[in-house]
Amino acid sequence: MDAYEIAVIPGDGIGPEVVDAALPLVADAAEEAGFSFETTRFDWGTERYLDRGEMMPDDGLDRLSAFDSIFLGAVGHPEVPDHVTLHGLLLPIRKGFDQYVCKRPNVLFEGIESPLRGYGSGDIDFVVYRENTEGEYASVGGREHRGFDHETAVQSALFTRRGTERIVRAAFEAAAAREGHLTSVTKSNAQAHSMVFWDDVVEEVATEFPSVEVERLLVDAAAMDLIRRPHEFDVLVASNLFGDILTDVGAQITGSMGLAPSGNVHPDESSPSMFEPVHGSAPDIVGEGVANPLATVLSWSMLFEELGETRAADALWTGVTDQLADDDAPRTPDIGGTAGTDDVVADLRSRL
Ligand code: GGG
Repeated sequence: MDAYEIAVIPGDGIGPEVVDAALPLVADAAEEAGFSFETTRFDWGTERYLDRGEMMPDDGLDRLSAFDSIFLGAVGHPEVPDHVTLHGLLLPIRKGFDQYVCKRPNVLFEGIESPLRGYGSGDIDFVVYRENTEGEYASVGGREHRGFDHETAVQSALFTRRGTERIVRAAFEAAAAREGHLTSVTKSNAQAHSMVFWDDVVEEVATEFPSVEVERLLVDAAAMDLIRRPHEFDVLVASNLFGDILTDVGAQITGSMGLAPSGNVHPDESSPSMFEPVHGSAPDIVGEGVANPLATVLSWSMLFEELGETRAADALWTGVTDQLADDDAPRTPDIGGTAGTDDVVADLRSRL
């Protein structure tokens, strides 16, 4: 029997609520599928930062490197600027383990009402491949002359051939596997260096995938078209920032941030990947027990899939699909119900 070691970082706000609620359910799914996993919990996050001035310890990445996979809840706290928390925990893990593919599926499940009129179950089903280690999140730049009239801030975006080729190739592979098409999103009319380079790379890599049709969209048009014609998208590939923004649009048109899972993946398994719900720490509902746990459950499904445990992955994904399709099943307020986090998980456990 395979036994995996998983690092769990519940993080801030509703992170611990959804992570702790989901754990017994995902353990059930593993047992049912004939494998087990041990979790090691790391209480890294903003409470630690407020106490000790660091989100995680200096040897944090070394400690995580021993694990088969990592699960993260949420990062962010009303008392600390978001760039401090993000750069102290989430981004160092993504970059440190070279998790260059941020995979974010956007599915309109049966039983979920999209804010877009006329869209129903199955009409929206696309996945965004977001570049996850460079681009606009590269931390290249600086801020000078603070407080003076000539104060200046520079933030450069970094696009390397290696980094761009590998995310574009990963997205082409996904499109080929889905027998679908690829949409590459840039702003190459305005950003004439980095994004024209991106377009060139897409054109080059496209020659390796003659069966995949490629569409190129500017990010403003892509944001509009995700609302105007979401049914026509299949796989999107975008830079770090654009991918982040577009996946929030994706979460809204498929019903709720509470249903949006993600994986930060290093595909060759030489270092651990990290899975997390797309939503943040949601300070407005912390402690109320109503955070939607389904993005967390779906992210565990992605984690199991990445480990090759497809039976457990499918059981979790199907459980969520069946629950959402059932009018009588409990739902959290973000998707129109009145139930609590624990009620939703208890119902899911009964369906496994
Ligand atoms: N679930 C992880 C989380 O808390 N995300 C909040 C966030 O701000 N993420 C930014 C990003 O994904 O780049």
